[in-house]
Amino acid sequence: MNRYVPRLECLEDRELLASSISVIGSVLTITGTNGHDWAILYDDGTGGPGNLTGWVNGWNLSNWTANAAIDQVYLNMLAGNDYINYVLTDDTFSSMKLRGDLGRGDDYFAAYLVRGSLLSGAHYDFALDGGAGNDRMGMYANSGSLNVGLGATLSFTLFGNSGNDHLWMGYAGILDGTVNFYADGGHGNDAIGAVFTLNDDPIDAIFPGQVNITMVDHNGSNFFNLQTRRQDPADGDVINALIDSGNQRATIWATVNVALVNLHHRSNLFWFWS
Ligand SMILES: [Ca+2]
Ligand SMILES: [Ca+2]
Ligand SMILES: [Ca+2]
Repeated sequence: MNRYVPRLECLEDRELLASSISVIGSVLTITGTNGHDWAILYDDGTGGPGNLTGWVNGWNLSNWTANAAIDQVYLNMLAGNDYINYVLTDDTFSSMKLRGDLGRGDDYFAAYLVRGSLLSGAHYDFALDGGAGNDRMGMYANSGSLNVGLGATLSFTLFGNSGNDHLWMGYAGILDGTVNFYADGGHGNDAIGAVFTLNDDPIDAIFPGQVNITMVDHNGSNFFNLQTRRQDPADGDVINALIDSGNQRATIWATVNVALVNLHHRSNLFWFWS
């Protein structure tokens, strides 16, 4: 059933199983193999031709993307233990939509948004499904100097699916726009974490930011860590943070501003002050 079947449109190589890369308009699609695939994607934030570079299973992505202004990325990695990094290398005013299906196997996805900010009007929307296996998927937006600017949004949505998954997001910086983090561990004993630190920002009284965090896990025995802090409690930023443990036994570490629902009576709960 999992036999490798080469397909006509795939790139063939004696050393590599066939994977495929296609660019149609502004859409990049990467299809992996049933083996272990790897991809490193660099986004220069310009939104213009050649904005996305990197490597896929040893192939230089620029061979496909040099003349394309990519604003959508689809990853279909199939089985195997796949490894994917996404790196934003500078500030951006543009938009990027990424959808990933990591498939069976113990997969890894990390997005690094630590070198640039999402400036006014930028919209970054990443959603991944880990599929079966013990997957690790996360976003690092925690340089401390980040801003998701006025009118900008950053959304990160994760479905761990079966297996014991580790899902996380870190954010540290100022915030004038909106950040959304939604993580559902699915079946298995999952660990879901988020640490959000909103730095003091003199214009927050005029341009308050908003954070919406939801961690859901209705299956298995799970670990949640959700810590959100406003460095200046008097500023206007809004944080909505929810853990829904589905009445399953859970260990929860959270700041006091996190709402809890469906908490099992034998869960372990540890509060931090915000
Ligand atoms: Ca694969
Ligand atoms: Ca997987
Ligand atoms: Ca899971």
